[in-house]
Amino acid sequence: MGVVNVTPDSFSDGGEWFEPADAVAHGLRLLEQGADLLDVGGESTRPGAERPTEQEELRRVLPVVAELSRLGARVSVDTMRAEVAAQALQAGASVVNDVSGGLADPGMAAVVAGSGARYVAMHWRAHSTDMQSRASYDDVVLDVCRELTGRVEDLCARGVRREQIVLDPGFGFAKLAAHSWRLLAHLDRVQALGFPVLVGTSRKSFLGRLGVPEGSPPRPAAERDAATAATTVIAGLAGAWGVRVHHVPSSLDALRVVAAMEAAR
Ligand code: PMM
Repeated sequence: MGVVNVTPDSFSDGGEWFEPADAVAHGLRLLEQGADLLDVGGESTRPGAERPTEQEELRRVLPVVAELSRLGARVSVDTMRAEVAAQALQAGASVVNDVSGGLADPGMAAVVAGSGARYVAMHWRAHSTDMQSRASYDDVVLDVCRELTGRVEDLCARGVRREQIVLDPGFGFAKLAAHSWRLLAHLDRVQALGFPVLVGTSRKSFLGRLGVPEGSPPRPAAERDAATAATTVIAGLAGAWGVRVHHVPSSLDALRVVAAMEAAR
């Protein structure tokens, strides 16, 4: 899954593809590089980010979803809003990627249930303005698995079918670096919930601290792609359904390595 952020302020690529034509061109480049799915989002979820209005989010994502779909891309819409999901599905998206797992908008489950689209439910506790104050766990792997199971039960009670659901442990969302590392080390436990799993570690801050002396600034986001590809190997070995990445070629090679090795077993 290649990331197409149509935002002025995402932590890793904010503002780069803010014009619809630039975002479409970027999406097409990711497809050429081998992405199977393009994730179009209009809301930055970096810690502390303010939310755009619904109208502004629609203005950002709809033209990009419509044009990429028209050109034959498989598109997912990265949104927590039911109305944005509904209109993006109308415009050609086939996957809804909801970082709140249905918690942010009580209308989301009905839209997903009525559409039959794939639905990525990510582990989430609060909006970006205060999510890091919620990064407290007894056992992060157990707690995330339990909370994801709660989401599945609630979504299914509202009509979403199990076959529609993909789960994502939500790297960096209400998680300290140690929590993200622990989840990466125990992806098998997330897999064991019995749903396809999406892994979104790309360029996240826990990777930005690798090899950097204590007290020094983290690496810039664009210098985290090799570490991201290493996490893609881990996701591939764990049998993940997908990885959500900014730099497609390096993660595609990482998955080729896993596939070639698996074939040689
Ligand atoms: N991370 C971001 C945005 N959307 N969606 C899913 N399913 N999983 C993630 O980990 C995830 C996401 C934040 O990253 P960005 O600002 O680089 O898009």
